[in-house]
Amino acid sequence: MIKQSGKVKALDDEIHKQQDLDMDVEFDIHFGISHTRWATHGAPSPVNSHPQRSDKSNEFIVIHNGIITNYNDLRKFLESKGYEFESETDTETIAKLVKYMYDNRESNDISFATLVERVTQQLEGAFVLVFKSVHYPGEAVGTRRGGPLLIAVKSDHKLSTDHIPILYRSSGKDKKSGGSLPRVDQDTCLFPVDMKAVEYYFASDASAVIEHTNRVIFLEDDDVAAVTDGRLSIHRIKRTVGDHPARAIQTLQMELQQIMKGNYSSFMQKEIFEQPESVFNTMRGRINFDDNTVTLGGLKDHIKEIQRCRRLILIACGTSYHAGVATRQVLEELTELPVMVELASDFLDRNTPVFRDDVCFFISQSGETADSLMALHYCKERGALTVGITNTVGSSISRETDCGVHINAGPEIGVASTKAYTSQFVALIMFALLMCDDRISMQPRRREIIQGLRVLPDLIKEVLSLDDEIQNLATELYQQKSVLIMGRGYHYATCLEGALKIKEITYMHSEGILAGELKHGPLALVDKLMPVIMIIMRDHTYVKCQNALQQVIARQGRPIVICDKDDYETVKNSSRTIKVPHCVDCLQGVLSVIPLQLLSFHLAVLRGFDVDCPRNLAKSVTVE
Ligand code: G6Q
Repeated sequence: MIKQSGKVKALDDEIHKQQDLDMDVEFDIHFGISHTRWATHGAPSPVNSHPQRSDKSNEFIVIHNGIITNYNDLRKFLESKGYEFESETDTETIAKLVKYMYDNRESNDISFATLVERVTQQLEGAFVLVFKSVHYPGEAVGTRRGGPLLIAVKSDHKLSTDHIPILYRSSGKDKKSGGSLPRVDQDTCLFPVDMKAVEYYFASDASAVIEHTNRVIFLEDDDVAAVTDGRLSIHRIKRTVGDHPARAIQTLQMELQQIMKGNYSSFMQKEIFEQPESVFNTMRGRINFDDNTVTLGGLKDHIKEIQRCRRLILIACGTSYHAGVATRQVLEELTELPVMVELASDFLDRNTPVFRDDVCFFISQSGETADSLMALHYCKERGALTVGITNTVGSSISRETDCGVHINAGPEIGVASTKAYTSQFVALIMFALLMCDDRISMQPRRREIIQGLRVLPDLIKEVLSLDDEIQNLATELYQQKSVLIMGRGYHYATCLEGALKIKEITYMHSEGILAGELKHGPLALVDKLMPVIMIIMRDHTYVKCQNALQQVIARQGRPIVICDKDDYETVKNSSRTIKVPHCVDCLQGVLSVIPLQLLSFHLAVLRGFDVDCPRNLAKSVTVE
């Protein structure tokens, strides 16, 4: 008998609670599953934690990333069949449902993968699931729909294949096992030749597994992956036109060191300080600063079509949405097209009209945000060309869009997005530059922006050197309840983004206010006690911003002003300034946001909060 060693682990990257179950079975197989839970249903508590179980003897257990929208109906059905629920989670219905399928199986040799497939046919919503069961010792089954799941493979030995063929359920042939899945044999699955040791890791994000291996398989929606006796097979119910009949093992370029904190106290801090390099990496190999040309390989086959479109629609959530707001003006200027910037959730709520001659951009660090992904499906159904601006190679948005740009910022671990924002910003600017590369009248402006991009990493370093000064400012502000951030033009996005950073990691109230709107309401908030930050840069809105400054001062406000370091007038008129270097107007937002990233970081540290894992938030928002 061949003695085989195998290991299967399931990891996830969210917050709150972790449980780990390990079980030794024959063939020396170890299998554990755990999930750091994002509470969609029920308070964070032991009973609501994952894994959820089918019954008190743990016949089936499951971990789940996502949300089951029809869980109430399923729960009622299962309760009517005598299943007793113990948690408030939507996930528990899945554990009970798989047991129900098992208890009502028509044949004893039904496979675990088939059971899971039957369960997922009853589920609505978005989910990534990994199951284990006492009835299938040593077997792991994972599946996804609307959420990310990859399988990382680690083995020092040669693997049987680098393309795993999909096993489609055979119609009728396999009656014996109740219409079960086709046979898993050496031609249809992955295993180490000579039956040597192998480890499989099921995870939502590559950064969770990169310390073990860089070889991964990205699963598609409704793939069911099963590891049985150290062999990995991938199943689908039926083949549809356009389906790729295999899943390839890909080699990630990510380095372990990229996801280590190094000398920094938090990932967020590290990521803020990485921005000179991450912004440079976004441009690397794409901008030729000597002849002022821009090449974006991911767009080259579609750029002519994009140039002919009727309008650009930028769709995103949170920080990624702010990157759209920040670059809208320069996109309008250089493309001469109408540009709409949309929050994905609102875009969907409105059933926004979208046409075949629209080009829709999906900006997303993770590439997995549920609202953005649903908006992508919506736009595809309406025939628009779709473009992804993502940081995550292999993510749903990067795979499902027609074309796109990877921002190459490197893994972003801190929940509060920082370096992804500045890289999204630069990626969108590069797109705008590409759109007008043959427009003679635009050349002086193009050259100015490209040469501005050339020096941007050095200017970012200069802003980062203000860290001590900003830390001092934070010590003066950290006990306040609220901070208002005001600006206009290119810097309105900075206000929104700065306020979001402060809210999410310091739990202080903060609001980004368009300075042009001050007198239409927000000015009422200003008095000598209200902390106010204003952004005043020397661009076309300078005079208007000076007016806003005077309005605030007239109400006894004492704003802290982020301004151009050579702007002596503003420095003279303000009690406190943060002076940043000057660059081309449309790039200045990359520099003006960094003091606010640093400020939010220091405020959170001083207030004693976990900077990387703020309460109630997850890094990838894979639920609606
Ligand atoms: C902010 C957050 C958050 C994020 C959105 C969208 O600090 O990270 O606002 O930007 O949840 O996420 P994606 O960019 O991954 O789509």
